[in-house]
Amino acid sequence: MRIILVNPPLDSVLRDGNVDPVTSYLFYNSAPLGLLYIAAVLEQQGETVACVDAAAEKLDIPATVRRLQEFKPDIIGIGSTTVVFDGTVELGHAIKAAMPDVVLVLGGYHVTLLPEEAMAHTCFDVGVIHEGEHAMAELVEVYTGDRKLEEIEGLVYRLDDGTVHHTPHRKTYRKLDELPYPARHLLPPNLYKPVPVDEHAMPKFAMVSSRGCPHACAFCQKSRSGYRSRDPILVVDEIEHMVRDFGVRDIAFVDSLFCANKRRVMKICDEIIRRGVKVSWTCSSRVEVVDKEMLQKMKDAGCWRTRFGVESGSDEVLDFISKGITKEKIRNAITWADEVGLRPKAFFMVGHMPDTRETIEETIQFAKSIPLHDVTVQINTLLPKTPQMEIWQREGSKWGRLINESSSEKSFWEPTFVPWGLESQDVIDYHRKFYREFYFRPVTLARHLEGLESWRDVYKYLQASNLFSFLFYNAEKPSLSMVKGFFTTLRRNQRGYESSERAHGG
Ligand code: B12
Ligand code: SF4
Repeated sequence: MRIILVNPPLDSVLRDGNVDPVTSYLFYNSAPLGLLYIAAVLEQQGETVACVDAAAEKLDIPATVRRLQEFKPDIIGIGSTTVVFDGTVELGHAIKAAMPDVVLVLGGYHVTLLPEEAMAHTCFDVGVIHEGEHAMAELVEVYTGDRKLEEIEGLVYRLDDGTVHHTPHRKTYRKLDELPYPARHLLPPNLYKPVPVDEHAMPKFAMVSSRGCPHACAFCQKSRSGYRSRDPILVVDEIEHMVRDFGVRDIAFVDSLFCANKRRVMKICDEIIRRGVKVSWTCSSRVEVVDKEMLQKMKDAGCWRTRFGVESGSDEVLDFISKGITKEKIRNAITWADEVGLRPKAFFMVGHMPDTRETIEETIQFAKSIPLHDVTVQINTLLPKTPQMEIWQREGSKWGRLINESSSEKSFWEPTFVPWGLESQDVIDYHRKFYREFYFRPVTLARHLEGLESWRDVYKYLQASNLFSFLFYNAEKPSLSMVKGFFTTLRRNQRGYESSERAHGG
């Protein structure tokens, strides 16, 4: 059978709206591994498979449909998250209008979280809940006439009366080590461009060494909490395969939580060191899992950056979002990571349900007081089936108000929820202030200047100037007044820096 898998294009709100500089850098900076895993299993089964990343290629809907048509598929599979779901529905209808006989399968997070709502859109023939490798392989057998739809676990589809039918639940797949490598050869490797501050060496590829996460932070969707990890030896085999077959020089581990277990991470690092693999990499950590020994080992094995989910600098907010960490633990982990040379980066959010002006200011000051090299600050967004959405449904009016319900606004870069005591514009202003306060400091600038090795590095920062003007000033393009603002803030922070250096005996 001929099957084509597609990462949907961004819809007009994301593509042309205010968040465009962010979406162009952050929404397609690595290959969609979910689709590539499914493609690999289908290829193993002998099917003819292709993949299109319409978002990364900046294809609009008509161009995407043309690409799909050229392949003459029997089945089309689309993977969709909540934020791109409106665009996915548009694409679905356009596909059905152009190719009414082709089977259209919907997979990914949104249909998994809200199957009834997603499958109410008549363009989709079948939905796949949770992970799709085996469900997709079995679905093919339905259309070759060897199986019946109702026999396949983990599917949703509409019955003749329009109701959405669920087949029996499919158990979480645990044998990750038996999966083939993602079919990376199906997408052009040079499609993906990391943000300048995340680029260390090119080509840079993404990889996963585990799935799920043992924790349950309030803002994070829990549908895939069953944590499973791959054998460290096989993880290093895949690293070597990427280096050998694709010339990869840098790897981003995009596991929900790479550092979930110290012993496993130490084994992966020991194996990289033992084999002498020449590659650099980054990963995600939690502050209470790491210690200095582990961070040093990671550095010795080629890790150049670790990312921590910090989210807030207020202990009360951290408690509310069930982060399970304290400011003291954060400070220790970030300090150790910096001391061993891991250039720590942290994720923060403004607009948590209990956030106030004071807790946001406290968070900004906290971020500046620890030796972080970079931050990503997002705007808290209530996604379906997250613990915070459940709190909202139980006691919403106690915490604030939802100001936007459409999927495509749920980008984490525009306010959709506003806590009481703040206006929507305050959330935007604090968000951009966080970036300015953090980056317009001599210490942060010095860290970035140290990383500049060639004119190419300078050029890539210039290329990202629209991203920076959006993050720092909420404007689409840089202007002279921003440059003035930059130097004013820098001078103010320089004075603050000097007096704090004196206070510390510097
Ligand atoms: C890496 C990652 C990214 C990367 C790359 C994404 C990519 N190109 O794949 C980047 C940084 C670009 C990114 C951006 C964003 N992300 Co993100 N990301 C992840 C992360 C950590 C891992 C994804 C991954 O590769 N998993 C491993 C692969 C093997 O699994 P998978 O993708 O889930 O695919 C399986 C199933 O979903 C299913 N499936 C997927 N597609 C299809 C298609 C078909 C036809 C079928 C049958 C099945 C199927 O089968 C796959 C194989 O088992 C997940 C969290 C997580 N651990 O899953 C969040 C996650 C997907 N991201 C999320 C969010 C919110 C975002 C952003 C909005 C954040 C932001 N503000 O920047 C953007 C939106 C991007 C977009 N285009 O929609 C949410 C989505 C929640 C939701 N309800 O939609 C998640 C779940 C994080 C979370 N816990 O809340 N993300
Ligand atoms: S935010 Fe990170 S640590 Fe928390 S539940 Fe989600 S993946 Fe796990």
